Amino acid sequence: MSLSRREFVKLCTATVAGLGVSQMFHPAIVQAMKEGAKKTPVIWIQGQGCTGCSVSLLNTVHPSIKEVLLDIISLEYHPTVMASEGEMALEHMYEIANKFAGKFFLVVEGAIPRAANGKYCIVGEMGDREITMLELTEELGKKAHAVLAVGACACFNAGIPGAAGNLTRAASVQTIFNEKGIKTPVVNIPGCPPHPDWMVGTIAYALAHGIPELDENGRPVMFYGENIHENCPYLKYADEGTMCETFTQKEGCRMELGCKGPNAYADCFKRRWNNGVNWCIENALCIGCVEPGFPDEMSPFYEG
Ligand code: FSX
Ligand code: SF4
Ligand code: SF4
Repeated sequence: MSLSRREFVKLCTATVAGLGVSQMFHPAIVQAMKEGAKKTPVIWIQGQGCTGCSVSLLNTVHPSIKEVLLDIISLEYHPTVMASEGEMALEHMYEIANKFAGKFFLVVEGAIPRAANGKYCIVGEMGDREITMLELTEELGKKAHAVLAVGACACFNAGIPGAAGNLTRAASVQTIFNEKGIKTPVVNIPGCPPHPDWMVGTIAYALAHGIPELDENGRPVMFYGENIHENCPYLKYADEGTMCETFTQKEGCRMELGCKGPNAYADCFKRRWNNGVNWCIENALCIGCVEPGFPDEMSPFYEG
């Protein structure tokens, strides 16, 4: 069955009762989580980032991080959450990558520096040899079934490490792949950091059903298919010209304070953050963290 973008996005928010996972997920994701997509290993590596993407992942509520790690994905390597470390952890990672070559999913968090032969980001040592993020991305990227680039830093122009003044020549996964002629498909899951549902949902969907429909920026349509401004609860104020002059003013649109919602595509307006407690525009404004031009083209974040 072929669905229009609108129908697909509508499906993504279908209410699926009684499964213990977010009601904001596409039924196919709910099913994948319920069944557990554990057979396919996931290797998660980190380059130039703040670990905010991993911290955001740990904040997943429906399902909980315990369910994600024990029931949904088979996470074989993750520098922040794994108990193992050093050469033992690296050996396990290489073993999984070789044993499941062409089958495992690689998650890349953070940017990949190219200057100084990648020496700005050393991610491990084997014997006396330093392993760079650049080398690891290339080596594992070639072997992976697909790569999920999580966070603004791993996508597009490499987010904050790739912003003006980028001395390390930080680059995204797709940029590295283009330069090295690596054909492995890349799914971009931007955001600084991305919402936990965007990461968990995309991983679960990809494990069970393959790569989801992507937009022209390589982002899953199911999470990044709608414009924030067009769906913003403050749109009525924008239409009538009622503008906020301060963030403490609750009645009014944040456009004159610098809101980038008109140029941002993500479902934050209905998914909300922190287990639905609030979201950026409720307390401040949208800085367009999911867009290819973030952060340079979204700067200054605040105006007025
Ligand atoms: Fe980047 Fe991840 Fe921004 Fe941080 O590590 S997406 S700096 S919130 O979290 O890579
Ligand atoms: Fe649009 Fe931002 Fe105003 Fe909402 S607050 S209506 S997203 S400009
Ligand atoms: Fe990023 Fe804007 Fe969504 Fe906030 S509202 S997470 S700044 S896209």
